[in-house]
Amino acid sequence: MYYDYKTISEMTNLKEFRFNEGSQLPNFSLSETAITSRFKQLSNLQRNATSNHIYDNDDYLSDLLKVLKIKTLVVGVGGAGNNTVSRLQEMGLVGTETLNINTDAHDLYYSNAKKKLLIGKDQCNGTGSGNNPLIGSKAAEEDADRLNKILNADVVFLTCGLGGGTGTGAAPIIAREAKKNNSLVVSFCSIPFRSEGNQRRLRAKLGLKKLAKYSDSIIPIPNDNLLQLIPKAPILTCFKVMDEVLVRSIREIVTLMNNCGLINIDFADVKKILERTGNYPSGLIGITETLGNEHDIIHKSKLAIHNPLLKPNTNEVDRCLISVSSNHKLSLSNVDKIVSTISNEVPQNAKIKFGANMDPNLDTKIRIMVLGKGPISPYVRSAVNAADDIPFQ
Ligand SMILES: Nc1nc2c(ncn2[C@@H]2O[C@H](COP(=O)(O)OP(=O)(O)OP(=O)(O)O)[C@@H](O)[C@H]2O)c(=O)[nH]1
Ligand SMILES: [Mg+2]
Repeated sequence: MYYDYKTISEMTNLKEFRFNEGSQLPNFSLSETAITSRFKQLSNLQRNATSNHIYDNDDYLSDLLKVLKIKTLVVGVGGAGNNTVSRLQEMGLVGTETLNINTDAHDLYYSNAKKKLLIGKDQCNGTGSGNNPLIGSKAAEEDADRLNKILNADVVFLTCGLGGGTGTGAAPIIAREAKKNNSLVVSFCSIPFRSEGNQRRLRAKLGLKKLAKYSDSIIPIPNDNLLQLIPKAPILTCFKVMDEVLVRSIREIVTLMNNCGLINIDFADVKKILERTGNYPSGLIGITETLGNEHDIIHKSKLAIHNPLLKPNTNEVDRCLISVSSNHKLSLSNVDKIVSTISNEVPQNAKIKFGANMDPNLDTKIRIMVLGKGPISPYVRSAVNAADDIPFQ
């Protein structure tokens, strides 16, 4: 049985394989399966196909790349999540799909995402959850089948503000449906200000527990940490700054994934950092920029790993990916300074990998991004340890 290389890209469109004998594999959909299974299916075929060939030719490889391109989806849930995704969309993020999900038709209409989904039409009639996470979760359950069909990317980034009804109640169910499709789920969520009251904080904790169950990595950003950095700012300004932090974090990881394979970092490296291994999902991200004098490089490298918004316990880092971006003049000695400074801030046996990315838009500015595995946010730890199955009320 031989397989014709040229038909791979056709297959992604036709969603079926053609063999030279004319036989077909029915219901075989390459574009709707996770990357590992796509690769396995292709390599099985290749084994058949290459029984007469030793080398793989470029036509075959180029077609293969199209099939294996990593699919990412950024999903904003509820008002705060929709704001973050709208901002990402406005910044013109390329190479990813965006999806906003809400129970509130008004918020959803005025948001900006490539795709939108109004959940819980029976539960909420498009008027929101009324601050009730139980309604938010029922709304998502009502549309679980639709969610499952849509959430078919290799990596799903979820973002929401915890403490309200929709984000808190629906995000865990959205994460669950993505996990059913074997997606890697990376959640970014804000924890409400203390001043928003205990009830909101308790709701956020329950939501975080449920979200943690279905997330590979989770990056909770406590709004109060922001308040410590800009204490005099009005709450609305704080929300705007928080939106910007979330947007920048998601944008950098998506860009890193799109650039995978260029210089030293590939998807397998990113996956090792983001995929879950223990009882608690961990997560660390830090992004800083420097103009490149030695003192500032050291300061900004430390700031990236000790991100003051997350306050991670860097002693818990067991794996770390450092991505350095600048224009083509980026020097190896500057990259080395950044990598060695960050290495000194984490345990000696932590596995560290770095990569460089040429971005002419940065000019001589150097952008440092650190992605870490290991540090578990105290919020996540305490939420996961909270009594089991406390229902939303
Ligand atoms: N970053 C950011 N956070 C926000 C914003 N608005 C609210 N929040 C935070 O997110 C939490 C949830 O608020 P929303 O996202 O508006 O709530 P929701 O998920 O839409 O839930 P309901 O409207 O109650 O159905 C709040 O308690 C705030 O802490 C915003 O514009 N940006
Ligand atoms: Mg809302």
